Amino acid sequence: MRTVAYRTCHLCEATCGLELHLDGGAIALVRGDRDDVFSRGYLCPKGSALKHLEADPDRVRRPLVKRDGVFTEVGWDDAFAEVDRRLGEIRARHGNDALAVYLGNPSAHNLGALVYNRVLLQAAHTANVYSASTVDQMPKQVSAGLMFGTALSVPVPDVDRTHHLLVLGANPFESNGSLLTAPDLPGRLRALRARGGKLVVVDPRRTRTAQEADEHLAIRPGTDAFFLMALVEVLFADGLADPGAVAPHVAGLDEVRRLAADFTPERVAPVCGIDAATIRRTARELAAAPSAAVYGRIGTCTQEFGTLASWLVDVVNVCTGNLDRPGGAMFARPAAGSANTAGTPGKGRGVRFGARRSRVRGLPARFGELPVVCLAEEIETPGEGQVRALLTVAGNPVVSTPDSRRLDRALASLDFMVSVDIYVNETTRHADVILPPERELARGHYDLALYNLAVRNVANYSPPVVGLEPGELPEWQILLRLAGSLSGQGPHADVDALDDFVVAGLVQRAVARGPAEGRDPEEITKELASRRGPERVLDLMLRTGPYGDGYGTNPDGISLATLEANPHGVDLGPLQPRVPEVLRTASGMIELAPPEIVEDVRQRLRPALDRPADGALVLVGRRDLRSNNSWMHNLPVLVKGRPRCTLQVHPHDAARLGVADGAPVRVRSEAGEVVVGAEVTDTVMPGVVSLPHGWGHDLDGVRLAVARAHAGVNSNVLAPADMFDPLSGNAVLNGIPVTVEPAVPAAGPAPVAGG
Ligand SMILES: Nc1nc2c(c(=O)[nH]1)N[C@H]1C(S)=C(S)[C@@H](COP(=O)(O)OP(=O)(O)OC[C@H]3O[C@@H](n4cnc5c(=O)[nH]c(N)nc54)[C@H](O)[C@@H]3O)O[C@H]1N2
Ligand SMILES: Nc1nc2c(c(=O)[nH]1)N[C@H]1C(S)=C(S)[C@@H](COP(=O)(O)OP(=O)(O)OC[C@H]3O[C@@H](n4cnc5c(=O)[nH]c(N)nc54)[C@H](O)[C@@H]3O)O[C@H]1N2
Ligand code: SF4
Ligand SMILES: [Mo]
Repeated sequence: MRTVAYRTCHLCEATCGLELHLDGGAIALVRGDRDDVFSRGYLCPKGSALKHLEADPDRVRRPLVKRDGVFTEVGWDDAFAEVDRRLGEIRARHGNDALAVYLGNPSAHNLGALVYNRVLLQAAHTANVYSASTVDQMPKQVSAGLMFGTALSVPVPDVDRTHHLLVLGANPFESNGSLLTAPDLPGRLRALRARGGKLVVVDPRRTRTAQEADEHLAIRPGTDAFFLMALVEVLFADGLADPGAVAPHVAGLDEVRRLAADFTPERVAPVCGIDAATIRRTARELAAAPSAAVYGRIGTCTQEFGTLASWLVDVVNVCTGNLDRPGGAMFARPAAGSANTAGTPGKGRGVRFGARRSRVRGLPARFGELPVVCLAEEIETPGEGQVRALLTVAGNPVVSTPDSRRLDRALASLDFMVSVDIYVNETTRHADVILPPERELARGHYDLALYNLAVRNVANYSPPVVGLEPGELPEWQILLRLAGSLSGQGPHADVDALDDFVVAGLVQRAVARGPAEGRDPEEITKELASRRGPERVLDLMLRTGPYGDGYGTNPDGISLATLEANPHGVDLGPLQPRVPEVLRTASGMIELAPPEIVEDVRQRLRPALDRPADGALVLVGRRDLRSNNSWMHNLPVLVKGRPRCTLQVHPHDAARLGVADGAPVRVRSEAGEVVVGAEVTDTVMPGVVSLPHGWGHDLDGVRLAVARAHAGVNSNVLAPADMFDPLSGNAVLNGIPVTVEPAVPAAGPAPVAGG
């Protein structure tokens, strides 16, 4: 029998509504849900590939334990017993820090993981916490935290109303947006232009987004902070700097003016490769537009001055009077779980960075985690506190993080490794135990994280579409059972009791402050009693959130039941100005010139202005619409056609280097080398080459038959672990010096290095 179900796609940040046509438990067809309040029918090829993901024969469906080097299917009890025993021994002998945890990207799209990873980390009680955040958005979290008071207080460009959008280091026509949740960004950006607005893209490559823009400015990789500083300099020099309505809430404007003074367009132009007149005009156009927004993403974060570039994006938004006004850069007001809707409006503890550093290299911890660029050395370097065991949850650091080859070797040397994952891939092949979560359709979904970053306030819950099959265990239960084991309750920890304990803590917090303040905790617990797991926590968060029913205080407010009754989502309206209420800094002000940032400008950015250009060839990455970091290359529909893992080289460089289109080239960096096919194209600027990340699937033991046949090479073999942004600890993945030469084809197939 065919049935139809509605579900938010969890694959990227766009949160598209899907209409699933089900035949029994299997997906027969995926369509965009035309009635979805946010996506209105849009979907991309990955959304429709969901059915292949569910049915992928390579997917791990039963727990695996490695016996004599071979993965063997076992029951859940045996798998947890193995984890409990091995981790128990290691932690008893070497202490809690001997276990490192790495959390990967899909955790941010998974309600169970968003709720219970925290519990797992508490139980692990280790200094060695790592995640994909330090190869991604950590610089933005640091700058937003310092400026506005919480790590997710990230202003989003109001794309649906703006008159002018300046995009740096983002390619939403392929990525569908990031730190900017908006289904159908291509459509929204075309609409911006159709209503007479202007779209400007700053990128070393003429991306699809740049091709659809009014203007493309080709920038030398890693120099966005200079370009943005020059915009600020012009705004002040021309008397255009005016924060507008937020002015009474801005601290540090004069300091910013002083800092920017040296960065005139003439000084900056040779550094970033954009001429002074264009820089000046760009600043004036931003200031003159009825509304404008600057938006920076992965290209501005994963680079040498990642935190400074991320900070400057918002400095320009403030100085042009566009922060917090419609059409500018605004704060979402999510329905559940946001730190900037909790506590006292307008004031908080702010963000202060402690003194904790990594053991070997002394890199800084941020928001409770260490930079992933130091994971390999923490495993390899003997001594007190050495990492001997690793737990990964939804991560593939061997492909996704720098100096992949070294990390690959380091993982092989661990005493024990356990992975919560759906594939045996480049990382999890090193695991001793793999714990596979249930199929996506068997879990509920709500974007607890992404609604912090949405261009509209929306709440949409998707219930499980199919039931659990015998032997399937929900991810949240896996995480809680691991937490139980790590907190000394043995391999059979009572998941329900743990969950009750978690909820009791949340209820205590809820009655202490906010809409449910003063309520009897027992009554609230009773009202929640019909639900378990992530849904129970979500219901509590929604009801005590800014639109919630507050358990009676706001009778028109929402609860999870409201969302269940609205399968296409609940639209909570366009973004509204939120300053000063949104602020959680200790001063209650927007901190435009936080001391840590001022220091970084003085110590690193200002001196680099005088750095002579060395003319080195540098490497940047790229994304493709049909990829999802490293893990969706096993679906034939997403990899068919021409190979996509190619090194893009500008024709001038190709001629100079003797590189022919389609021929293999050897790419070398300080960290390693790969051999890959060249693609000669003028979409990449001279002096820059581009290789996508997420490939290199031909390592021994990887169980991805389709991906292996389209292996490609791992670009992070080339990323040195000693290139990072010191303020955030984030890896530098763009702007890596490389050399490129024709690879002399050896006898047999070209030697393809990958990880
Ligand atoms: N199809 C697809 N969609 C995805 C993903 C995916 O892998 N595939 N991944 C998801 C994830 S996890 C994320 S974080 C987002 C990322 O979303 P985006 O930030 O939009 O990611 P990219 O498409 O990689 O765009 C980054 C751009 O930065 C440019 N760039 C490189 N270096 C510099 C620089 O120094 N300065 C400037 N100005 N530009 C630079 C690159 O050429 C590239 O065009 O995408 C998400 N969506
Ligand atoms: N050079 C370069 N490197 C990059 C980037 C870049 O632009 N350039 N981008 C970086 C960015 S933005 C990111 S976010 C990282 C991503 O880095 P990671 O998160 O480490 O890598 P992913 O490829 O997302 O791997 C996701 C893993 O989760 C598993 N998985 C999928 N669904 C589920 C699930 O429901 N539950 C569980 N438990 N597991 C699941 C997959 O099998 C896979 O092993 O890569 C980073 N690396
Ligand atoms: S754009 Fe993202 S959320 Fe939308 S269908 Fe594609 S992968 Fe899913
Ligand atoms: Mo990411």
